[in-house]
Amino acid sequence: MEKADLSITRARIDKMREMIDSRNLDAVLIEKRENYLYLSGFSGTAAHLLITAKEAILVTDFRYIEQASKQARDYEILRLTGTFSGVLPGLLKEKNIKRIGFEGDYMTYDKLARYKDGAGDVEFVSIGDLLPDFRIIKDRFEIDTISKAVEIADLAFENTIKFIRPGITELEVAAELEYHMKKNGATGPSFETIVASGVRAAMPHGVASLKKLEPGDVITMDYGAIYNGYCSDITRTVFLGQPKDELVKIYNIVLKAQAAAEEGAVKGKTGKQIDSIAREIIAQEGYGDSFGHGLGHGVGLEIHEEPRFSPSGNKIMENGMVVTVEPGIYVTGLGGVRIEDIIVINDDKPEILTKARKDLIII
Ligand SMILES: [Mn+2]
Repeated sequence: MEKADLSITRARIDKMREMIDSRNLDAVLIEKRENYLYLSGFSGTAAHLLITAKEAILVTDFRYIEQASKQARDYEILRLTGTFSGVLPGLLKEKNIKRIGFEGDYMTYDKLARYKDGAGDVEFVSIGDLLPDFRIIKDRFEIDTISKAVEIADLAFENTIKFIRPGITELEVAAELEYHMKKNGATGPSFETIVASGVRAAMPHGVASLKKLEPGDVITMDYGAIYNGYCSDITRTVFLGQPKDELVKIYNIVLKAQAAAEEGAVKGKTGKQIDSIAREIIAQEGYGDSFGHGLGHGVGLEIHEEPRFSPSGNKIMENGMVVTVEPGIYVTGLGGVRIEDIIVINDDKPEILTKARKDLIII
């Protein structure tokens, strides 16, 4: 989050202080990477934030002192020597903390026991998952950053379809995608790249293998970039040589279902309502049983976040939520098709961040 100016993290700390106040806490302890990155700007892999009404402290070890000092400008940086559970009791005492909130969805049972062990009568209170209150609605800076991550993935697609030919392996296709993403500024892929070809495309999450591409193969590529901490996620399905008629039919159904769902993904609807737009179209075409996963998921600092577009998605959409739309049809022995974009929820039409072409491509 290098571009985040100080006011962004300061506003987030202020919001956290409102939560501290409303829950009668003296402090919160933040240890999940995405959450401390969001609240401090520090992108290293080890940190503990202690936020009180007056103070904001980031505890990290020798490896990260310099980086934390540069990135987490709104925090006092403390260098950790020994274990955090060894240091915590002294910190709690020094800051007169009697009731401390922690991330209940992230803290492990054993770690909490260790923290409590040395802390005397300090009360540890779960504040659950921070995402719904803090990260689920993206601000303009976050949407711009995700857009850049999306653009990097779009570019990788454009470049990789020129490289695809019979005889190369799925892993080579994955390497090409990842190469282009890094060449354009990604720090890494946002998850293990999926390249599933031929009958393997019937596996929605078939990660790239040593299988060689053959004429007639359908090829599903599902991948994404991490840019400045934020993830993108895209799926495109292309054909190597003339596809079988049924695959062409499936491609057009998925495309139609996706377009309708994107059109209908607006503020005020539940995730279930949006999911059902695509699900009904696919079912009407006779492939209801072949679309066995949810339509989409939120994306941000994590690759899979709330809200969900799924048959059980009861969250109501609000402006600034960033979500994937990714219907698919999978037929064992034949192959499969999935097409995935990232959209931003708005009052009317969503903003579709993904620009990579999705007409039927025959290589
Ligand atoms: Mn996805």
